[in-house]
Amino acid sequence: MKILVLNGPNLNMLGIREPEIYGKATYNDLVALIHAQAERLGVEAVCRQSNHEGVLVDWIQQALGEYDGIVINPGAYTHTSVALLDAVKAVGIPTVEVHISDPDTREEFRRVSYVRAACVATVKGLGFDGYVRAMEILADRV
Ligand code: CA2
Repeated sequence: MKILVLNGPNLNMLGIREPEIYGKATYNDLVALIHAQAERLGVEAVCRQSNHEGVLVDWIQQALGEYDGIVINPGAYTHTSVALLDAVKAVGIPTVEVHISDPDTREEFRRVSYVRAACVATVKGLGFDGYVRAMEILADRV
């Protein structure tokens, strides 16, 4: 089983700013955690991060026929991007939405998630463990 883990804008800044919301661990720490979980589950995981909406759309499209599941934290594009929703719908690959924080308990504008409608599950507010849980959800489906 191959899982693509996508992170959207500013998630490369993890551990550098706003530790009170996103914690002190870095993006590289997150990648290491995801690879450790992949080994535990006996799956392959590939991690990618981009600040650009179209690049994320390209990666989702390219996942067709290559990956069995997608974990996506679209960052702020969660709340704005119909393009990401359409891309996930278009490929039809089981996708889990992850958020490190719980956007539903923050500002009003974070309560909308466009991509959620195309996802098999949403995991939020668990910190980095949300990615671990999302990978379990995908592995359990196979
Ligand atoms: O809680 C999450 O994972 C979010 O997807 C993170 C996004 C935010 O726009 C969503 O509402 C919820 C923001 C990611 C920005 O990450 C930073 C990390 C460190 C320092 C500054 C930003």
